[in-house]
Amino acid sequence: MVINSTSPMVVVANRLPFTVQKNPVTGQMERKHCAGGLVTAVAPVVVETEGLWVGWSGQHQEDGVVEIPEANPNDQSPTAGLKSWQVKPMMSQKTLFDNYYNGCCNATFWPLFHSMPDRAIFQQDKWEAYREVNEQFAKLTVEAVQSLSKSNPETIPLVWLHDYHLMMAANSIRDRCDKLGLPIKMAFFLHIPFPSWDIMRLFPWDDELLQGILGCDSVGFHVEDYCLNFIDCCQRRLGCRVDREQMLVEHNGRTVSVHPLPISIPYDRFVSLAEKAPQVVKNNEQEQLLLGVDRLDYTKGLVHRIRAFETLLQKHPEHIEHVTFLQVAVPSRTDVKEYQELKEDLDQLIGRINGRFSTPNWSPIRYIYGCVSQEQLAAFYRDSSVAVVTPLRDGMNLVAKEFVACQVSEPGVLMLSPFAGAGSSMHEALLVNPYETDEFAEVMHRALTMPKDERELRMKQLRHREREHDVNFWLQSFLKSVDCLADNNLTPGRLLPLREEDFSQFLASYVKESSRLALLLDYDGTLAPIAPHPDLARMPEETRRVLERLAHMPDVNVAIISGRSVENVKSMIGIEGITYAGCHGFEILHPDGTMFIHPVPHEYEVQLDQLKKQLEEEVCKYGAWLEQKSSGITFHYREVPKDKQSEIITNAQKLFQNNNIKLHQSHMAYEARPPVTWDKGRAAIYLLRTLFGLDWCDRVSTIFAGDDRTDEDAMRALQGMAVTFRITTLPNLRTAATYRLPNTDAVLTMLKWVEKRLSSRLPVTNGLRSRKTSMSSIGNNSPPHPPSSPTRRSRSNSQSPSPTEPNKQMMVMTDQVYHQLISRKNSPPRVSVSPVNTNTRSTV
Ligand code: ADQ
Repeated sequence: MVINSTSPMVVVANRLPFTVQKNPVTGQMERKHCAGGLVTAVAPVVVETEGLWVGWSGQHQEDGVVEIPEANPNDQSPTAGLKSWQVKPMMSQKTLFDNYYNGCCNATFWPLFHSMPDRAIFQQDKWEAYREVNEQFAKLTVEAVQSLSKSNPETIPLVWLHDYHLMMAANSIRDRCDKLGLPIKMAFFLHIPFPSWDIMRLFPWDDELLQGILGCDSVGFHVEDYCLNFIDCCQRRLGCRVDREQMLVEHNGRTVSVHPLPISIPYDRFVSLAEKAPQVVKNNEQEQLLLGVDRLDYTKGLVHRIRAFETLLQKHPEHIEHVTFLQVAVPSRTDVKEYQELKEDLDQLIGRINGRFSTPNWSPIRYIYGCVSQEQLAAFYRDSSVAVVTPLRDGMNLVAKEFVACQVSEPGVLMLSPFAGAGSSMHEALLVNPYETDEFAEVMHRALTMPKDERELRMKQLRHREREHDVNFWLQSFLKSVDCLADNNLTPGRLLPLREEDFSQFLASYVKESSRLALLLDYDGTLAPIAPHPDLARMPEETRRVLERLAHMPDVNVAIISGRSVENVKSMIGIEGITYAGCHGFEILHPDGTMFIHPVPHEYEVQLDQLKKQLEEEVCKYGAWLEQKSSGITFHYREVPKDKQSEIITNAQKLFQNNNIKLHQSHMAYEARPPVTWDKGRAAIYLLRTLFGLDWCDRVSTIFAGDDRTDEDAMRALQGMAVTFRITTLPNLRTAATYRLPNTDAVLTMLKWVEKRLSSRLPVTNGLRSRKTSMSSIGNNSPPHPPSSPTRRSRSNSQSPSPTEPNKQMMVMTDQVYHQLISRKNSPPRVSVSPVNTNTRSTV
């Protein structure tokens, strides 16, 4: 096989394609070939592309250093051509590895991804072990990349991560390679099914997992259904922009392509094995063999199959003494209780059926529990009349394909479960639902009695397809999908830049033409790009104009919730008729000039004064400076030269600690915030209640957008009651937001979509679209908010000052009042407005 790959390949899989064991007789370390789909398919590819293989050798750190032995000269396995320098063994600490492998991979992902969630366990410590071992794999992979780059500096290595054991390695590999200036391409291939969103969401850390996979440039699954499941999860869980037609997912500003890549087998190798293999010994010439070949795993449906065979003998006694079921089961995960129980169940079932139907010259079931050579397997495949490949769920299933390849003489029949990936392409097989025992037995009967012409026809088609689509074809397709195939001019799929139309996907069903809309927006990093100094963080003129037009639309309320002080954020935005919430919602200035200030404890104020003084005197140097806010401070160190940063940071941290003030990390800054349970989330809910009344959620469509941790409070508080956007380019971020956007430009695009959507509605004639906003109007059901178009902007409270001048009356709401407000279920909120002197602050 000639593989024209443009890149040297680093395959990363949980296991090396063989284990390394000590020969008890010679005392020498030697390779032991492992059965399994991945090895059968990928090992020949690594051999022929002179790639590297990173994986676990079967030894742990406690076992000491492992030298990889060369292959035995008589080795006929697919890994025989793999030289020891091509193998990088991963060694981990035993307990950690056990938690990763048995605790998470096999006890969580294996059952979950096979849609058997009742068997799955979800444990934080196992998940942490999984992440840690993935990190170890990542480190070793980067070493492999380095060694390939040294010997081949002109080429870009292709890292190919395999299977559910390695879903969290990609981002770390990418980061490390970036730091070392090593360019790479990275792909992931999953050998098991990818479940639907309904199943995936059961995993408590599904967002991290999906982002882990999205660290690759290209993601492959066996069949299209799994691809669509993955795309669906990315869209629904992470809020990614996706293109189902082209199978693309946008994440963290990168486009990840998704590919159906049905794995296959080395077809010609199986044909030649089958042509040479010795005859399988049968009881007599006429005896027909039904064959099952599987790892002993609960997903493979062995018990269901043997039960169906029992039903066959019961319903069709004519097969007694003429048909034998040959089940070959490779021991798998033998140290796991569930697998031991499965073996016991199967042993008992087979024993019972053999006891029930055996005659002096015949037993219905021949059962081999062990690994057999490929030569022996080829003989079984060739000489069997029917292959019974009936998993309850299976990524692809190579046994079905191997059977077909080995049908070199009298054609047999393939029975196949539709729940195996292979079921979606091997159409000429007899499909059988393994759960339906009676029907299963009938299909067995049909297969055993199928006329030769029908068998020939079906098998010919099956063989033709598998010959064309063998493992070489799979590899070529994979290389093409990552643009590593020589002589292939593939333009990588890209999602078009984010357009207004894309927001229809996110918002069309939520923001209707008839909606009242509340737009709650953060400023820095959301409306204005982050700048080296807050004064330089300017909102683009276009954003300002769109916001202004939106603010003037009937039935639209715009509120800005920022960490800046209210005066500052108002001056940065400079739009009248909108609500400004400063200091993360501690101060709220309504369009009618009324001001809400959340009270803060007196003790905190004293401590804060002290901290301010000390920071100014001791650490405000080298460009570090203090931003004053009414309820807190922000200490900025962005402009401090790199070599001075750690000194400044350590000293600032000490001062926060000495003054007993909690330090909140912000963008290259530390914030002091009052120690009260008030944040952007509570402020957002408060705003919505005061603007629209207690039932705001029924009547108002709310959109929130923000870019940092403080905005997460609002995203959490509004979950299920608003559409929220997190502006981020972090590759692996947990967020409560409904969707992610890459930058402030995307926010502008979203605002433009909203404007267009709402502008298309009919003019208001019946007054239904008048807005409620004024604090003072809430509670009396009077038309609440002054209509916001300039011509209709007469104020409902004629006594209020002009909108350009904030009302000097301040409304202070205690926690107690707030709780009363939110606990009143059926009546609109009434807030007691207590005029206080702006210079004094009430304390709690
Ligand atoms: P497996 O779950 O291991 O693979 P499968 O695809 O059937 O399932 O591959 C089994 C392999 O093991 C075959 O190559 C078979 O020849 C070999 N084998 C089985 N029994 C054997 C025995 N007793 N002795 C020796 N060899 C034996 C996972 C996924 C599958 C997916 C593959 C490849 O679960 O759905 O098809 O990876 O991606």
